[in-house]
Amino acid sequence: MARVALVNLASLPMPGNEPIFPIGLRCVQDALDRADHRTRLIDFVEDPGALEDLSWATEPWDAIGFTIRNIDPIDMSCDGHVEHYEAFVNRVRQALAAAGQNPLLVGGGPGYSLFADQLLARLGFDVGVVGPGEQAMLDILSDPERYREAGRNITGRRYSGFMTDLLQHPKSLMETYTKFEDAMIGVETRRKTCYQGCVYCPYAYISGENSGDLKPLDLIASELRAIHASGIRRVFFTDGIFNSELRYAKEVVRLVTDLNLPGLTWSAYFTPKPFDDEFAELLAGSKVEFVVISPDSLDDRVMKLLGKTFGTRHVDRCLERCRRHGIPTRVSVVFGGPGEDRESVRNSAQYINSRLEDGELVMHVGYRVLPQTGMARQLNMPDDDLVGPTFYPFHPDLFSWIIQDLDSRFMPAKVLINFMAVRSSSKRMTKVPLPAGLQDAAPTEFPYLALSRQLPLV
Ligand code: B12
Ligand code: SF4
Repeated sequence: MARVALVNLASLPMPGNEPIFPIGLRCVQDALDRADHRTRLIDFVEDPGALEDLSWATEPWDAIGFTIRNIDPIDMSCDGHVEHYEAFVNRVRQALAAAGQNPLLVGGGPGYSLFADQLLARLGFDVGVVGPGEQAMLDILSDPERYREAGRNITGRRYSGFMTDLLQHPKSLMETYTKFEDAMIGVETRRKTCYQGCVYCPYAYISGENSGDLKPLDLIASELRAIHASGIRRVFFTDGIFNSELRYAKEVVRLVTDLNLPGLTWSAYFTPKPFDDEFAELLAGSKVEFVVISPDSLDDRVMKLLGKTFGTRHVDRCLERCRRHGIPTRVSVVFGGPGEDRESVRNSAQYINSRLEDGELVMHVGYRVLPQTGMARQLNMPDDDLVGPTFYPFHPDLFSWIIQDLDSRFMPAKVLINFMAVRSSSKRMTKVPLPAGLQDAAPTEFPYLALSRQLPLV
């Protein structure tokens, strides 16, 4: 039996951070509890005092696990979170040294997995986990001394309890997050890597080795009942793409309908293909809050360059089905990807103006370049250089094109303010120069590689 503190670094107060219920860390905690380890989850939303008073850290723990969910808010106007993590972990380390304690320090979480080598060094963890954490953490705790000062990351592996164990969250933690307006909690239905290969997306890497487990429906039902009983009314199914396997997705939707939990709504990331009439009908009956699709561009050429396996005609059909069944939709578009030019912005804007209703567009500008993605490979930038918010280069007139082309109804005051903040931040960002050897093989049409907030502003 080991004594383990699990710290939710995603609950630190940081500009641009809006903490959400820590389901990843709860999965790890649940697995450890079931194996008779003694755990305590430290969450600074639940216990703000734990931020200053580090007495929890100096209890005689055998290990302290830190979860890192986000590296930055993926918004050009926001700074990254890594410095905040560094400052906090340093304080913990000082408190431990002063108390003569030396627990094993372990890192994990989706953000951590992306930059595991960089964060391991910067945060001084003994060991880190890339991907699913339950089994890896059990392995580490079975022989902690083997990992002391190991200075390396291990790859998470399948956890069989995902298929058998009911994940029941502690009441107090649930109540903490219920207090937020529009409180929403994540629910996992599957452990399966996404089959698509969008050039900016690291999901396949983060999900790591997994066996494609589909959670049994009775476990999902019990989780949903407990969530509902705690007062939370909004659920987000956390799959990369909820309907990539349509048959299973339909079963989950039927389950939500059959459970008929008063006031419960849900959402997820959807793909326009596969998406048939029967699915739309089931969704309509299930109180889905909205169907979020992410074509990211509405210009077929750019969609292809982004690696999308569907085109605007599939978006058309999906929207048409949703409309016919009265299902609210959200369409995510990120301007400024590979191949984005005057023409593609015009095409996307024309599509949006003519086919989307008010409130249906979710718009961003700029693609955050993340390690282990096609985009990072295209730019050939080392992972070390990507830790600070780094974006794919785009044409300086991009913002003007969008304003010229997009109907003002898609730019309500809140969107416009953020848009302006992003525009002025982008102007102040460092333009990372192309390395000399790469000039000829420039992957972009720009004389620089990327926009970065990490390097000193010029
Ligand atoms: C679902 C999801 C959402 C949902 C969350 C719904 C909810 N209420 O939970 C929504 C749509 C709201 C959302 C929003 C955002 N998200 Co999001 N989201 C995801 C997604 C697809 C799944 C995350 C998830 O819940 N997985 C299921 C849980 C169980 O897994 P897990 O958290 O990874 O935990 C496992 C392991 O990481 C590990 N582990 C976790 N903690 C620890 C600790 C230790 C010690 C160890 C050893 C292991 C370990 O073990 C766990 C169990 O196996 C991921 C991508 C992905 N495939 O991971 C992006 C992702 C996490 N999101 C990301 C981001 C950036 C955001 C936003 C900032 C986007 C934005 N600009 O709005 C916001 C911020 C939300 C917030 N307030 O924190 C990034 C984070 C990395 C980064 N780039 O910084 C990711 C990786 C996607 C990406 N584009 O890169 N998101
Ligand atoms: S479809 Fe979604 S989860 Fe899959 S690779 Fe593309 S962006 Fe990532």
